[in-house]
Amino acid sequence: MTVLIRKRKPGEVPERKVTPESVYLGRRRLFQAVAAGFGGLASALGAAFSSPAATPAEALRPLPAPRNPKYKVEGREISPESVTAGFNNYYEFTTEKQRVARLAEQFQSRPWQIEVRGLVEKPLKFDVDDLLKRFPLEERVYRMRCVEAWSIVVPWTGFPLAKFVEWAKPTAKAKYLRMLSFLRPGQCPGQREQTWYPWPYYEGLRLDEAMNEVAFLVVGSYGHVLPNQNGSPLRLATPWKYGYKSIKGVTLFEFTDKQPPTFWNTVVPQEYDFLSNVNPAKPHPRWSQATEREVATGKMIPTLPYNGYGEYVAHVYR
Ligand SMILES: Nc1nc2c(c(=O)[nH]1)N[C@H]1C(S)=C(S)[C@@H](COP(=O)(O)O)O[C@H]1N2
Ligand SMILES: [Mo]
Repeated sequence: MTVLIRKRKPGEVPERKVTPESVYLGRRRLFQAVAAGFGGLASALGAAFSSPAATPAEALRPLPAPRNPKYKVEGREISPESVTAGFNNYYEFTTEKQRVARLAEQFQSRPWQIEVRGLVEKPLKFDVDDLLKRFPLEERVYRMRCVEAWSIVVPWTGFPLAKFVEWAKPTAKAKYLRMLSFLRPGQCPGQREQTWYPWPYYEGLRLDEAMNEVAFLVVGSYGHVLPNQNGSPLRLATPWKYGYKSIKGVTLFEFTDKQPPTFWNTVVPQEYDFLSNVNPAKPHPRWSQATEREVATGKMIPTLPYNGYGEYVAHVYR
């Protein structure tokens, strides 16, 4: 069992083993070219060849929101959506990054019930679309640094987690926020087949982290609702932490007075701690964290302390 787990955790899918990005992009561009030229025939071909990006971005409901100019990503371009929607970690579907989009195609991300409970004035139940109406949406261009040493830059649409927490009204006893994903083995081959994982996926933050201005609840990307493979209809973005803290497909927010367990800390405790702040000076037990591969360009670039968000978050840890 241990051996199995050690073979499957995210860091353990060596980047060498997945299709090199250049090959993948080449195939996709080819597909797009074919699609442009041959219309209907191409969609038939697309089904047969399983095009990696499931729902074409244009088909997703538009979700326009003004970009917040405060959060800038200096010296890096926004990653094309063809990259960020075709290269995913979402173990509920598969551990193969380039197959997530296809396998998530039929996932029913609406309607979507969300619950707030635990140390709150009043437990709540509502639909995700109520959130879209309740909170003014903004766009933030954020870096995302996976613990496996690859990274992307994404324009997320959403609202500050702090606003959500204020609305949820935790009591004075609340010290942590626990978040839980969904359990739908019927729609998720990864949950069906990888039974050794403690589904559903779960994460947590200290309340002071959840209240930090950078912590962002995401309902869209690239100006439209989130594609399934990126965590539709609701995910977290905590860009100063390794990617696995940014839980996708959230169904529950629970306020607690004890530090909640987290998925990867449960599976491989010696490698993934609760805080998991990006730190280039602290190597993963099996690889360096000093640099990262920008998925869109293949370039190796230095990893920044707190993934470049130190000015906003470092004070929390002093
Ligand atoms: N529910 C759930 N959330 C998840 C994961 C997952 O497997 N399941 N993977 C995490 C990891 S390891 C990363 S790097 C990011 C990837 O997000 P992206 O595919 O949108 O780039 O999602 C995180 N959130
Ligand atoms: Mo990750």
